[in-house]
Amino acid sequence: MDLYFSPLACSMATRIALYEAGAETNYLEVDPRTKVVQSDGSDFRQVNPLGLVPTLRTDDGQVLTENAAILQYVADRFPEAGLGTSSGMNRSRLHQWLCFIGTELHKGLFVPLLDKMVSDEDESVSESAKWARTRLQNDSQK
Ligand SMILES: N[C@@H](CCC(=O)N[C@@H](CS)C(=O)NCC(=O)O)C(=O)O
Repeated sequence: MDLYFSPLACSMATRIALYEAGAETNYLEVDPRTKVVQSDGSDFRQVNPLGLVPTLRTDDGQVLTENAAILQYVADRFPEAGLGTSSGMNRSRLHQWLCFIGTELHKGLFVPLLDKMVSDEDESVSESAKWARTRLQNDSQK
């Protein structure tokens, strides 16, 4: 299995799930600006034309995108890790929270907070977000 990811991006959720599941995975870092895959210099857009991480290539060669879908795929593929739930209301609640994070929180909160391409000069970035961004960036370099 191959996971295309970028540091401090939402692909971190999939990385955590794969680590938790003990999944044998090639972690392929993508430069979010150039879309170059760091390990071999290839163009990530050949894999995902949208150029977005996370993108997963499964062992049978299928390409899956969207964090909510990938996280549920990982949970289903490695049930012994106990990351998800198979049916009923619990499954719906899992889906509910993944959708909430993906649609309500991700672009509004996590992108201004974590995305290195968002400038501190951007008026949409609040003072508290600037403080948190600086702190996170300093911590990630330790
Ligand atoms: N709807 C997608 C969004 C993925 C996404 O926006 N990924 C960001 C990183 S957090 C990205 O790849 N940004 C690069 C770009 O916008 O070019 C999901 O939930 O997986």
